[in-house]
Amino acid sequence: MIKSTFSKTIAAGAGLAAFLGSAAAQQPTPDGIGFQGAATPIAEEVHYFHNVVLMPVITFISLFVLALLIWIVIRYNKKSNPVPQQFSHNTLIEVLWTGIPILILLYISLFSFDRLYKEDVIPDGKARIYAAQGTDYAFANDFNEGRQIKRKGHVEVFAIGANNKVVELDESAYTLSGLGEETVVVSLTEAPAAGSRIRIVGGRSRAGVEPFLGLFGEDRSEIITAPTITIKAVGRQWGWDYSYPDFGDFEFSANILPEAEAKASGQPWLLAATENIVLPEGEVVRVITTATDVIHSWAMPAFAVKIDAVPGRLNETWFKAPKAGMYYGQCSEICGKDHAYMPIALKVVPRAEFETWVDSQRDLAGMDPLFSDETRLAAAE
Ligand SMILES: [Cu+2]
Repeated sequence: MIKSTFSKTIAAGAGLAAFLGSAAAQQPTPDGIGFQGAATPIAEEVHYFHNVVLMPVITFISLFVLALLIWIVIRYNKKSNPVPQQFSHNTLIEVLWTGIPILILLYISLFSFDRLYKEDVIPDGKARIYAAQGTDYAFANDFNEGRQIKRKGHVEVFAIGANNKVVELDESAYTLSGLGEETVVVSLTEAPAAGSRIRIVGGRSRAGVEPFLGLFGEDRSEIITAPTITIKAVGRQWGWDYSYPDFGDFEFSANILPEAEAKASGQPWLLAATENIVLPEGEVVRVITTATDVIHSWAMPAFAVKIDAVPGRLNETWFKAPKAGMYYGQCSEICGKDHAYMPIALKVVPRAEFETWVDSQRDLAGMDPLFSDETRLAAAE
């Protein structure tokens, strides 16, 4: 089966990178050996790290060691080399085989530490939307010490047309003044059309693939805003309990969906859960994990998120909710006999649908709705 995947891939002329990170899959696929598609900027970075940084290194090392083995087998077997050399040390070789691996590890660390840091530190960017009005837009630079906007790369400016189409403005379309001061002013070179809006995103938290070593390739990174939603995931033998502290702390349990029910409803058995985590498209989400009994791990491969859930401790990470769809993960820390039956099912929906879902959960918990039709209408205006 793996063989057929190989030949199909090669037949399709897909490159190594495309093969290793298959297209937008959001759950494991039968016979798959590559990654699930990357659904978040961090996941794209992780795939890039694997495909562009690690694969060439490990491929070179494997071929080099293979060549050495073949050389030794041919050149120094008993027949072609009956009397072996008697030396036991070679300083040059020892320096090389210590020094070169150190350089290789340093090279890998250049990329891996950056990934680890980004997943660990909760982003603090801010976004503001302005009705189009002249060319100047003031943006409060009220970040924590050492996190203020200081240069052009800390700001992104978007124009939102009357049809809600969002276009990022080229850096030549605006100038910035007041960098490093209390208020940064974005001055557009051309006043935007009436009825359009301007969205300014500022901050130092970035995610997404950046040019290799800052030199080659396109910049697909973006400023990441601070989380707007926190979910708490509590692992237990054998299922997950979730709560939404920002919306009244309602809670629900998610267990594996029984095989018959999964098949009847066309959901993937072993991945589908009795309840989905529901999140709004495009928003940044903080995940807090803990556990009630033994160590579990909350993992969502398409987001490149895997974080231990440890009894008596809180761990946190974040992700940017991708486009609407179903995403599946599983407990990824062996936690007992039903470890394989702890699916994580996450549904990303448009904001309005998320609000309806929040209110239905609040209703189940005996709370009043948070998003009445009036508030929703007001927000839409
Ligand atoms: Cu578990």
